[in-house]
Amino acid sequence: MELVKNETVNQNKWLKLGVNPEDALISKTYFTIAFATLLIGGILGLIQGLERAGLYSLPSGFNYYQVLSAHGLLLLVVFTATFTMGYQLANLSYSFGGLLPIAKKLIWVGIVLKVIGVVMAVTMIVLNEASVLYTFYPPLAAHPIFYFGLVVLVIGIWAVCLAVILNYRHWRKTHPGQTTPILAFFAMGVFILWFFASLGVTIEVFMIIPWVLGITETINVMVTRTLFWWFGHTLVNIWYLVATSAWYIIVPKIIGGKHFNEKLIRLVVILLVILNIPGGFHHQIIDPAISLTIKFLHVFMSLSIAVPSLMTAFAMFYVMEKAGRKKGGKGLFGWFKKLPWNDVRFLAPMIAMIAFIPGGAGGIVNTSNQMNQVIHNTMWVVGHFHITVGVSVVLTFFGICYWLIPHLSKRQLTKRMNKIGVIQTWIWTAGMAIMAFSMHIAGLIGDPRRTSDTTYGGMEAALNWFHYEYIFAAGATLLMIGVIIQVFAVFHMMFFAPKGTTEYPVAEPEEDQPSVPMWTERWGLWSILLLAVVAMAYVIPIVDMIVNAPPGSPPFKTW
Ligand code: HEM
Ligand SMILES: [Cu+2]
Repeated sequence: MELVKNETVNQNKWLKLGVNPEDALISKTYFTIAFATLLIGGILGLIQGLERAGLYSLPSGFNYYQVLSAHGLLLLVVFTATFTMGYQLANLSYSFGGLLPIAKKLIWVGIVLKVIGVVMAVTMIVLNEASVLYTFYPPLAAHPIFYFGLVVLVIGIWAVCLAVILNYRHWRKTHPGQTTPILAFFAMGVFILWFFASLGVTIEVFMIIPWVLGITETINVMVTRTLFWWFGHTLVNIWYLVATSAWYIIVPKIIGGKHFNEKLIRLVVILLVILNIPGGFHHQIIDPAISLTIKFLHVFMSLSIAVPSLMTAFAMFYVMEKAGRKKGGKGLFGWFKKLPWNDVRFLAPMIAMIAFIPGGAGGIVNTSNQMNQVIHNTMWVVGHFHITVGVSVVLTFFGICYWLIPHLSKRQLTKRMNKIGVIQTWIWTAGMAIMAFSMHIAGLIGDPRRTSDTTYGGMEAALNWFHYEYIFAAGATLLMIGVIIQVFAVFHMMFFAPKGTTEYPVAEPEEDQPSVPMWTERWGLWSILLLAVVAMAYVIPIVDMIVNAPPGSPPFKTW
């Protein structure tokens, strides 16, 4: 009890502190990069949608795979990473009453390195030297500068991870006997995952660099694919953890409620951190060289994420029902109507949470061995991740913008901007629903993903796909409108909205909660458990891939 009281008192103290201007500049810089990237990535997405439907052809000198490589890398990696970091660092600054000077320096070094790395990689794509798609699977080989860019990017990410860990340790040392504020706890989980996720891809890139430089002749393709998905699958869980931080802690405040039991929230964070990396093989279900038992283990691990997900769903419905009833909602569903549907700060993350239902269901299909055979490498998969990352994650991010950006720039969220946000949310939802639904259906009847021209010389089966490709194009057009509105809203709130203050909506715990246990803060132990689970899932198959390797592959440039 005592602990909880202290916690609440402290939280009130932090509420007054807010994010100081120097730290705000860091987050605003991240958001500027994120939304400039969204604009470019969105335009490329529209081009792909139109090109697949045969409604547009790229000017000579550009090709579909080049555009797709840029779209994937910019949106999947750059947009999500920069938003995640900008938001989590704001949460950290808010919770700790400011970042340490050394942490700030490291973060700025990290930002500069990340920008340099991304510019190197993207320049190679623009020069048509790196149309290897965002997965950059060997034996496809890009220009060495592309991979050097990735190395610089990863070092930039590590600089920020180090900053967060130093800041966290400093806070723990100066606040003995206290548990960290819950948003800072989430941030630690997120950056620990960033660090361990990037280890896999770093080893991969260090295998590729000597190979593209001609120092080694061949490469073990299976090992590189495996290391890529160690990263790729973990990235997905990083977004998920970032989104849940807003669902658990921000949404309850916006709807006038309290957050759920902190012990359960911390357990969800710890489970997500420990369990997630070894799910990578569900992206490689069709790959040879991995035994069925190991694939089964990874499938089991990916499905184990259902446990924290269901805990989250239960907790969120509890919190929402309670808030809705407090506002007078009666009967079985009366509380649902009482939720603030006209408030973009609620509407966007709410639709994001709802989208997690079809998204999760599709994910179970993808990760099941037999069903994966039907949808593997078809447009179904593209439909799936535009629902999960494109709605569940991205709409949560958009929703956060409407309070965080005005808060950081000391401006107001006006009624008009809220309305624009609500309209944007519905346009985005409609666009993604149209595009992703038709992608799912087209995939079920065989339409391949990552393919520019799917007419196959007028083959009958292929003709059936065409209707759906027109529908993708229609969804893509709506989405482009959504991108333009969102980018406008972000920069308007950053630079032009009327001066004033905007609340940082952090929910408080319910009364009479049990104390928050100190053992949850043992990040060293969680990291060791994480590594143990990774070892369980990866040591045997990777050793097997190396010991029983077929001849490796020389590099290929297929474009
Ligand atoms: C304007 C909004 C968007 C449109 C119109 C759009 C459209 C498309 C289309 C048509 C494809 C084609 C696929 C193929 O040939 O396989 C694609 C792929 C992809 N999109 Fe989007 N998308 C949009 C937003 C996003 C967002 C917000 C994200 C992630 C944050 C994203 C991530 C991806 C990824 C990772 C791929 C796969 C790339 C690959 O297979 O290498 N997209 N998108
Ligand atoms: Cu995955």
